[in-house]
Amino acid sequence: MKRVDVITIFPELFAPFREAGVLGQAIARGELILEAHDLRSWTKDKHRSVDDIPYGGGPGMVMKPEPIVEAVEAVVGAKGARGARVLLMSPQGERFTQEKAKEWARESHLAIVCGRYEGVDQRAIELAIDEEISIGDYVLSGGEAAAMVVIEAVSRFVPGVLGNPASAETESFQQSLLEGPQYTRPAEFRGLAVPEVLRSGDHAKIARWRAEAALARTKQRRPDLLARGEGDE
Ligand code: J9Q
Repeated sequence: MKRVDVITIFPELFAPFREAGVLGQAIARGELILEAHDLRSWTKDKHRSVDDIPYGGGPGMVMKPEPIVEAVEAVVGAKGARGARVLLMSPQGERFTQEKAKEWARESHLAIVCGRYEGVDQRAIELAIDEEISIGDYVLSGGEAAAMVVIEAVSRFVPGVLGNPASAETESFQQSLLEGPQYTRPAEFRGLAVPEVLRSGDHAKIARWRAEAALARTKQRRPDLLARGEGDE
């Protein structure tokens, strides 16, 4: 992935995100382009409206189709005639996973539309969106924070984004098991000691201890990870 375009009513949220950490460095070096576009640029009315009341009644507002479709077409081209994958961040989406992050990192161009909580006119989805994506089951006011999650996870697989090219793969291993407890200096802090085995220098024993700690923690906190392949995840 070389380029990500975000379409949002809050482009200013992406300014600090673009500057910080390994992502900011990759952008500064030109290894990744990340641009946030103001959806309201594609409105035509004097109030620059991006939403309207729902047909059929009910609470909340629905995002209008015209600004979204025109924004996506202006930024990446029309569906069927473009070299970008276009995502919509939405609570109705398929779940985002590490597998999707890896897959999308191989694309040259991603565009991400940030929906608002109440929803997006279905015709905009049909005309402009390739995939609806959710990062998990919680209520957000809009898709901006979710888009940042996707951009960060995908960028880690882009050559040049991580200093250490082994890190992205190593950490994807954590899909199957949680990491156990980690320690750094000092050896004792406020009466709490680092487990003696980690300071023993016996590397075989340390590896065994870490494997057991990882398994125990996974059983306790994320039994779903151990049940993988038995049906439900
Ligand atoms: C746009 N809750 O939630 C989880 N992943 C995405 C979302 C989301 C939301 C509201 C609006 C996206």
